[in-house]
Amino acid sequence: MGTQRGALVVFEGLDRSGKSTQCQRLVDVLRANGEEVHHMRFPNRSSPIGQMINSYLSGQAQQDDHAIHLLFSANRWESVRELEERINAGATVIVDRYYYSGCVYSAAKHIPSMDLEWCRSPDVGLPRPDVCIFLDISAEEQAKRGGFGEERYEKRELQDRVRECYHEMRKHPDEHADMVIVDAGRGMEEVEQEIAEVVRRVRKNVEGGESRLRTV
Ligand code: NYM
Ligand code: MG
Repeated sequence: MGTQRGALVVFEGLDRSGKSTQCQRLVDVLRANGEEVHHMRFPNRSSPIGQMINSYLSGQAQQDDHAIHLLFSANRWESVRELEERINAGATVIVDRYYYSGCVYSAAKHIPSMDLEWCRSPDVGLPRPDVCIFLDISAEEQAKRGGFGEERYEKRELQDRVRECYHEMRKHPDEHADMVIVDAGRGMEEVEQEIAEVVRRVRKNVEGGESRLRTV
């Protein structure tokens, strides 16, 4: 018998939704329980492609919208081997943003040649998560949390469209099955507990089920 594979858990949400905080808390709790956990985030700004993305997001560089979209996708593809190796070695892999962000931030630009389907296509074939935890937050709650940063995309109007795109994307049959909406407008601990429950359930399913990862 081979090693039982680990679960692939993705976090998604708007900027300021508490995603990175919740990711880190989950990682800490699982590790404290002695679990093997691997934490990744996209964009991974450390690779050469990631540095191009960082320059774009910080406004130091300009890119055609299609080109930057493909760079975000390439930035995931360059980590696929590592991701698969960790999963197959039995680690729970927790990912802060994945192809959903890739789709919705680009589609929210409302460029006619970049609809959701086009945006999704370069990511087809990536490992499909066992669950995507979508931390949903209203525009009002997001505003209350104060100051967006300085980065591109951190603007009220775009964020509203991104949120709509997430809900639109959820209509796709695969995404619908994988996405769990968690109301992130509540206190940090309440949100954390709900997430822990979702992850417990998903890990149990993975342990009892098909051992191969599916693909997007
Ligand atoms: N983003 C992130 C995209 O536009 N496409 C992608 O594929 C990914 C992974 O990058 N505003 C956007 C969403 C964020 C920005 O992410 C930086 P973060 O998690 O704030 O560092
Ligand atoms: Mg951000």
